[in-house]
Amino acid sequence: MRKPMVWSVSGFVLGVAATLYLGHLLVVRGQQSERPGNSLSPPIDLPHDLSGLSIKNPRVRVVHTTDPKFEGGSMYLQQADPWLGYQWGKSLFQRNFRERDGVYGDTGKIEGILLPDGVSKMMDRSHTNSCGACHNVPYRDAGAGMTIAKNGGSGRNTPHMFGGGLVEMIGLQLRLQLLAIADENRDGWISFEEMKKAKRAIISNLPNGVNGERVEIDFGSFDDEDGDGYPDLNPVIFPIFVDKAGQRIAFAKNLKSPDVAGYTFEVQVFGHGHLYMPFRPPVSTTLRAFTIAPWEIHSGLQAHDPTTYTSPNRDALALVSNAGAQQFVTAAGKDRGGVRAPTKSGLPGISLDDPDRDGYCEEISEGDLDVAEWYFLNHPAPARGRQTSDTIIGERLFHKIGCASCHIPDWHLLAHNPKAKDYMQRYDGDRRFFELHVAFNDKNDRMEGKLAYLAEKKGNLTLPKRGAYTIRGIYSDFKYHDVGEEFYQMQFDGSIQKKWRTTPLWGVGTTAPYGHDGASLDLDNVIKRHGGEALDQRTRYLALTDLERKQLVCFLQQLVLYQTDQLPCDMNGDGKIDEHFKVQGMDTGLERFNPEWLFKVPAKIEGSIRNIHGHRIVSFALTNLRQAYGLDLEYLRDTDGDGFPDVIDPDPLRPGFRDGIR
Ligand code: HEC
Ligand code: HEC
Ligand SMILES: [Ca+2]
Ligand SMILES: [Ca+2]
Ligand SMILES: [Ca+2]
Ligand SMILES: [Ca+2]
Repeated sequence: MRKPMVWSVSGFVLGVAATLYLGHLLVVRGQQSERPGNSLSPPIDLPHDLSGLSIKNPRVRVVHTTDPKFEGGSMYLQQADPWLGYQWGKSLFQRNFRERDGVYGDTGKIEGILLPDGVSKMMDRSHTNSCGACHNVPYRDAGAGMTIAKNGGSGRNTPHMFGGGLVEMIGLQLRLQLLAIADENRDGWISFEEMKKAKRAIISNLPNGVNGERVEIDFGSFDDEDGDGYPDLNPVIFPIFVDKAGQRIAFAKNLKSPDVAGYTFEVQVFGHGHLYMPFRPPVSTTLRAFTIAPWEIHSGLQAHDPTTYTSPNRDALALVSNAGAQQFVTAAGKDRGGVRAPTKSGLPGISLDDPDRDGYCEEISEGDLDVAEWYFLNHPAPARGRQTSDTIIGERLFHKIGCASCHIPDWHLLAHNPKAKDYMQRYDGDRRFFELHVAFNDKNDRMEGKLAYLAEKKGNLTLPKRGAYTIRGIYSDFKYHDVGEEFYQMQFDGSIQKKWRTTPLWGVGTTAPYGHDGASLDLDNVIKRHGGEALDQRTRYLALTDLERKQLVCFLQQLVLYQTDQLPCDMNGDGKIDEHFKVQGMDTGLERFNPEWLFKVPAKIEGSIRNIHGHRIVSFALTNLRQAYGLDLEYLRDTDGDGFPDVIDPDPLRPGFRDGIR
């Protein structure tokens, strides 16, 4: 009698264990797992999602190329099939990385950049396996999100990245414009002599001749007038100390360190606000760097990225990325490709360095970063929602009481000018390949989009025109301000962060909670929290009538984000939004902003089928996944399915998630 009892008990335990285990798997898969299948594929072996919204492409590391002729390489995905490159980047942002991808390491361990005491660390590591776990309002976009334990006990709220490319381009242009003021002999850095002679660091948001509110923004003095060893510039500018040859002295603490002959700098337009810390910037400067750092700290995934760790002149500059953004060597990660695996193709092999020693190599590739950057660069900007008399009056009040003195609406990007004699005038231009005009349509009572290309076709390539562009309604001066004690953050080490970057207000209507700490649950509350340099404006806000305050808030509430892939949108430029948009002969319903419709080989949906209950549904799963997503292209083909494409897999026929073999 005993035995069966034991069996049934252990059977019960096994059952519970299995439930827990499977439950765990379900949680792990909760967000945006890979579901490549369609209604005909067995859901266990090839998971499917008939809504078509999940990630469909397998985890295959993208191979970095600089020539678009290599099919499936990162430059091909950017120039020959730009929407596929965009979608591939999007799926990397949403993907839940698995153990077999090398995710995590020292989960929950206190880690990150040091705080000013030189010992306390900014956050902890390996707490989520996806960018999309935090940046998820709206879902499936580079949205805003939760507040996390970072810098101090009061935490940091997750900002959105709609229009992130425009922010990056403002920052890189600011750097050139500021350098041009002080670097008199144009050698790329500012000597002690030049510091003394330089005028103040004053920049206009708009050049003469461009419509809009033109203001001068004072970023401080290039000189070290107070003698503390740092130039007296606004903290958005991070100095890098150099020797008399202009080469970076990585361990110089300040202008008084041995051999320092001056400095150059990065302009850090991302992040809420950080105290200066020597040796490396307190926050990432470019979109690429702001992808390397989160993957490493939030998910334990180290990138092997020669684009960021290669500095030909040993100055502050690394290479210019495929997407055209100057990178800085201060962002170089731990994986430097010391040992590379052999390949049969003759391409540089994967890095075997494995800095976190979990056995998984080249967890993020240089090509992955190329497509991730391509996605962020091009991610559409926030929009304006429904206009009413209240929002219009509110906007006027916003200007009238002085909010726009920091929350500056418009910025201008100067056109690409590669041949300028003066390197400080070699602006990048607008590097994006498209933009989305999004507005509220009163007649249809919904937000609607219209796709506009910023690129031209040359043969089979799509190349950004890199023209000038005026950004309307971003609402920031990209400067740090002391906006009063109610915003001060005591960091873990007791140091106090008093200055914050003026938050760009685009999208603010849909990104509660507010403030760097997410401590203000509504707009009225965060406006009333302003003091310090914004005390006047707060006082004037409080002096408004109840109705006027509501109108001002109404104005802010119509600065919105939207779910890009659900946005009704004119995709084919025929001037209307179709009720029955046909792609590959299939009726996809309302015309929407779905990048898959614009791939070189557009996606083909399954269409009308019967589901398990016999109901007719439209399946948005694909029947041409391999062709649409380019899975058979030379540089993406991964025959043994281990995530290393054949061209860099040391053994393309032997699966090995760790290094292509093991
Ligand atoms: C655990 C939550 C979390 C995850 C996961 C996460 N982020 Fe963030 N992200 C944040 C927070 C919080 C900030 C603000 C940090 C600060 O300034 O202190 C931020 C800021 C950013 C910014 C700057 C945006 C701006 O306008 O200032 C970028 C870019 C960014 N993250 C990219 C990423 C990418 C790419 C990934 C995935 C590789 C990622 N993040 C994963 C929480 C997260
Ligand atoms: C002196 C410059 C300055 C002025 C003037 C100013 N702000 Fe701000 N504002 C800031 C800074 C800096 C922050 C960021 C605070 C933080 O990160 O916690 C901010 C944050 C905000 C936020 C929160 C955004 C978010 O996403 O969390 C709103 C809303 C806002 N300001 C609206 C206003 C309004 C309305 C006015 C006019 C009454 C105004 N501001 C005047 C500098 C200013
Ligand atoms: Ca100089
Ligand atoms: Ca590893
Ligand atoms: Ca392989
Ligand atoms: Ca292999």
